[in-house]
Amino acid sequence: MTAKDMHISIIGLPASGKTTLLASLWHMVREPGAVTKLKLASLSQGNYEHLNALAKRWRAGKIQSRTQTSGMKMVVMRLKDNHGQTVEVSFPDVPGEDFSRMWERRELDQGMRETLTAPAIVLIINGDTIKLPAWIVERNAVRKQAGLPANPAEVVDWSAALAPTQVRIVELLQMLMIGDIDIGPRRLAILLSAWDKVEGEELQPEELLASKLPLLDQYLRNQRDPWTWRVWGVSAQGGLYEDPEKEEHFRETDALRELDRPSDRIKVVDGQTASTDITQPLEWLISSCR
Ligand SMILES: Nc1nc2c(ncn2[C@@H]2O[C@H](COP(=O)(O)OP(=O)(O)O)[C@@H](O)[C@H]2O)c(=O)[nH]1
Ligand SMILES: [Mg+2]
Repeated sequence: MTAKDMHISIIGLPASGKTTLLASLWHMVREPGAVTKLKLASLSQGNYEHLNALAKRWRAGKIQSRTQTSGMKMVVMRLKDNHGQTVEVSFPDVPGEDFSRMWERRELDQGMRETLTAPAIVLIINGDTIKLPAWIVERNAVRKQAGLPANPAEVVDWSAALAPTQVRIVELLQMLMIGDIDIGPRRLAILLSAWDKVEGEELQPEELLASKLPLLDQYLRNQRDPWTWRVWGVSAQGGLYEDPEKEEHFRETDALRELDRPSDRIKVVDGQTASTDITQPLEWLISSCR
């Protein structure tokens, strides 16, 4: 395998934290003196202005704006490790609607097909907004306990958009292992983003996966599909950022802005270690191919 052949794709449901991760990664591989396992070699696709704007917003403590509503934007960065191995990391920024269509109707466009055949995948799941299965019967039982009548207005037609996070994720992973995008065994780095919001629960990333996403956990552990996987907790912001459209101002964000280096906001935990190196999971993905 030539050095150029290595390819990692970064994917996740809408609002999982993809743009924030991209912004912090772009900042970090360019921050003077930052210690990262992978360094920037070049930008293969996408433009500097766009990425610099994302990183600037990230440094300012402002949340990234919502993804454009149509068309896929692609950023491809070439990174290298200290053995001289290079890797192409692609961030397909798929509009939320297109992504939902992909899942609901199992349609893939050509650009997406290419990124989804990467031998290594980073899957981002927002640890703070995991949508748990909600059962009407359960809600009605709670109402009953509280002395309220069951709510007959609670009848909601099923739609794919209402499905729990883990159902959508498992579907997506299974989709990567069938048909013409099935390329055989692959590596998978699962990043539980917004880790700062859930670390108070004192669970290790793997434990959080098992307790909040048990279907996904079982799917991976049963080895039904040949994934070699690992889980990280990742805080790409370190805490709450402000929404510039709402003119928010938080002391928590001030504290983040006051840190000596913006990269000190980042936290990557794997159960044993914690570091600020946002490239660590990427390095794990390529380490076996060296
Ligand atoms: N607290 C916290 N929130 C985060 C972090 N990373 C992302 N978020 C929030 O998650 C939401 C979605 O992030 P975004 O990067 O826009 O997701 P995308 O739609 O996948 O690109 C935003 O409100 C972010 O501020 C983090 O490390 N900590
Ligand atoms: Mg985005």
